[in-house]
Amino acid sequence: MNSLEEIVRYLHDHDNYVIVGHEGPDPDSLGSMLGLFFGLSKLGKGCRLISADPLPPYLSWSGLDQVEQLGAEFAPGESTVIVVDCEPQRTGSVSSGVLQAKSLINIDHHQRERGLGDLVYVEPAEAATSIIVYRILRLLGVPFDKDIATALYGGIVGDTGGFRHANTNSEVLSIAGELLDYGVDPSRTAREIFSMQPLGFLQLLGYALSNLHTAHDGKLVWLAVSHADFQRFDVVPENTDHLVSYVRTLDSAEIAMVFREVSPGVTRLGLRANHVDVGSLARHFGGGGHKLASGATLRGSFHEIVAEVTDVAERYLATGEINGRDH
Ligand SMILES: [Mn+2]
Repeated sequence: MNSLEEIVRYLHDHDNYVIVGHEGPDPDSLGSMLGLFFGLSKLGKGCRLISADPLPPYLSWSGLDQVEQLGAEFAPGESTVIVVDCEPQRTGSVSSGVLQAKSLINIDHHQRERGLGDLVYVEPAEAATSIIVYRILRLLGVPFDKDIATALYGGIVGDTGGFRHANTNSEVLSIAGELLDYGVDPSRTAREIFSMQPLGFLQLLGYALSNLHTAHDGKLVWLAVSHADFQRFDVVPENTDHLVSYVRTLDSAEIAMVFREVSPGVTRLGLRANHVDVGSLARHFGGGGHKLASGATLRGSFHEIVAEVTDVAERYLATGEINGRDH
């Protein structure tokens, strides 16, 4: 792994960049992208912003209109590609272009192996990739302004669940406080991230919560939303990552899980825990993430996936061991 200083030296010495976030972009992915975009632009660098998937419709941050939505046609040319908030392989339909980059930088905070990239900085102890970008911009001597601060603050709010998750600490709050001083509107940011649900989503949520399942004295709780459910309520499955935040509010919950059949035969599993390591649970199913927040994508029959994962999770809660199928 490289040091932050090595990343900063490279950024200082080179001129053209393409910044890419993960598929299904979230506030931290976009905040990191925009923070770097504004910061490097201020230093006179050429910058493009690329996303494989559409942006969340409710964010009003400046710079989002600069994001180009591209697919397999994406080709980085001579520019250095910077992948933020995920592994280069998780950039969706632009990943083949990303992996062809002549120079690749990866900046992330998810627990994992070093992975691909000429320069890689991965720090799982950081609450958000936006905080790593904050540090990079400070080391580069970039003058901060409202646009940079709004993006980075939004990324931090997103990944800390509005300063409620276990990754919130005094340094996170002090960086957030510093960013607020550049004119960020905290209530607008919070409302855009957490309180802009379309009617169909709330109706789907009501339906899904009425079918909430629990096991192991309520320590395991899960919600399963099939592709047909999404269609019935006219909800785009990719925009429903946050379903798990409702499930985890159950008083007895130790592990909260949401199964979303995002397309027929493809299920996204979201996992949250209060103490237990659900990162290893996700890795067992070919996914990844943090100790208390992780996920995986599984293929096959939706009902069989739900049955198998809940079975393994229940055994994990009971014995502390992950058994089941081999990977
Ligand atoms: Mn993140």
